[in-house]
Amino acid sequence: MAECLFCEIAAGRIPAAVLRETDRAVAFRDISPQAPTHFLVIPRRHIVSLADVAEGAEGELEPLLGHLLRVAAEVARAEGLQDFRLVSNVGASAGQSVFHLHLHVLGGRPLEWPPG
Ligand code: DGP
Repeated sequence: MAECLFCEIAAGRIPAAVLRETDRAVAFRDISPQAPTHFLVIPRRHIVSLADVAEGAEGELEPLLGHLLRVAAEVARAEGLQDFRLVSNVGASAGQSVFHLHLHVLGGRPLEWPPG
């Protein structure tokens, strides 16, 4: 998937402000932050979105999804966030613009609910 931006970031071929790397995941700052702290957690493996996880017969992805959540929580704590929002946009009409699964973690300001 040479054309996938987040695969390139995961491989280190496109620079990013990386906060945490594991064997299966990378956390890095969003280039267009929507809150004082805004980072993304991605799997190294190319998965288009959470919809792929639901559609596939891929129970094998469950440990990976748990790992992404753990990395998100650990990096949020390391960033000093006690309260934060975790969001994953699935599909263009839900706001997804990069079609490689990613968790947004936002914090550092009050976050209204429901989102716009
Ligand atoms: P979404 O719209 O949910 O697919 O979120 C994609 C996010 O990715 C968006 O908040 C901006 C961020 N982003 C796009 N291109 C880059 C990039 O080259 N580097 C970094 N660090 N973030 C990017």
